[in-house]
Amino acid sequence: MLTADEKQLIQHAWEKVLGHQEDFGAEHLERMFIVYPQTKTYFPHFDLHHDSDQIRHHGKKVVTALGDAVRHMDNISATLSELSNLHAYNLRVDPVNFKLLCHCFQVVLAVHLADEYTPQVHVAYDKFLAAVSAVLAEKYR
Ligand code: HNI
Repeated sequence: MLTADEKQLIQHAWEKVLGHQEDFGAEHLERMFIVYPQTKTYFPHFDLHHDSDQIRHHGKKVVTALGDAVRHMDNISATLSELSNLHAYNLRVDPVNFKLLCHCFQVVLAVHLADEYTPQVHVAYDKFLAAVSAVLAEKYR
């Protein structure tokens, strides 16, 4: 479903994320918690203050998982299978929230990639993140 061109755009743009997983991760989570405060209900055990250690640590984990998916774009389902189990069976995150997180991650990419976040890169990431979200939600039924 991702074209060869789109895969290339995704991989190329990801080079700008490398080395910033923790910063970008913390930023997209903080945006999610501020813009969509209902998402905070899944993190009652977290210190959600600006730049808390927990937000930074968790943000890094999320972006690292996205990076795994970027490296295995032809097999996202197998790559994120464990995470899919975790979100469906243990965390029971309502799948509507994946869209919110993906949106916030795209805002972070747009802010940091600036002119390089072209409409073509944008649509490629939109499709990629939708595919990741579908995998994370596929075990719900
Ligand atoms: Ni998510 C844990 C990746 C969306 C709530 N999540 C993780 C972990 C990764 C991860 C990685 C850590 C697993 C581990 O420690 O073994 N989450 C992702 C990805 C997406 C995503 C790649 C979507 C693109 N998670 C969401 C959403 C929510 C969410 C939308 C809720 C709004 N995730 C959680 C919670 C945890 C979690 C809650 C457990 C946190 C903790 O440490 O207690």
